[in-house]
Amino acid sequence: MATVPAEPYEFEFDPHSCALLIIDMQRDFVDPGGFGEALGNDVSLLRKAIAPIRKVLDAARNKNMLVIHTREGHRQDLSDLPQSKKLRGRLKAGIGDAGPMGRILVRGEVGHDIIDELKPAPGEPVVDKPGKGAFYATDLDSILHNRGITQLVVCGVTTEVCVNTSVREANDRGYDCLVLDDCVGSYFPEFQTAALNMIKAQGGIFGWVGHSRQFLETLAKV
Ligand code: C5J
Repeated sequence: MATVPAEPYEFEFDPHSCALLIIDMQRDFVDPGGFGEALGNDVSLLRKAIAPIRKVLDAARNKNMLVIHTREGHRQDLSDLPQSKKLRGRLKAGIGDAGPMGRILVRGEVGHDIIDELKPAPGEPVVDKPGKGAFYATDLDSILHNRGITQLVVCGVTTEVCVNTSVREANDRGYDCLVLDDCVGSYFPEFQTAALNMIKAQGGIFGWVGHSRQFLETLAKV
């Protein structure tokens, strides 16, 4: 067992039963010129997480930890896109429409794919999810169960939406989650702070928050 400083108290983990989960580091959310920026968001707030995630990803691969990537998006025929999600936001160009990097959040399109900096390695599962949570309508739970995973180190975007939802879903399925505060990002600084505070609130009622440097130092010693 390794112990990493975290809030509200230290997180103990075994790299053999702990996976790295990287959520939705897709061009459409993170890259300049993507859907996120087209909506008027400052993508630099999300891009700050890329370098620390890259270091955690390299270290996890080095230690043979299971690494899982997720992508939010829909089938080409949009048959898995609820009408409510399609209509929500009253966007001029929304999910399934032509966007700056292909059809917005549609599988197979350039914008839907993971950014080059964090490209999945061969053999690393990529979980395509139609919702915000990584467990909803996906086989993530089976993959984790079959690999004997009980704990997750969580990175990705956005902190208050897909990261928070996935951590809550993981918690209800019996997984412990450590969210690395510099490896997650939001377009809204106030949501970043609030979302992290929620995760570690009430004595860590559904998770832990740590920092990549301390996680890397701990992992290096295992
Ligand atoms: C994610 C979103 N990945 N905000 N999606 O957080 O719609």
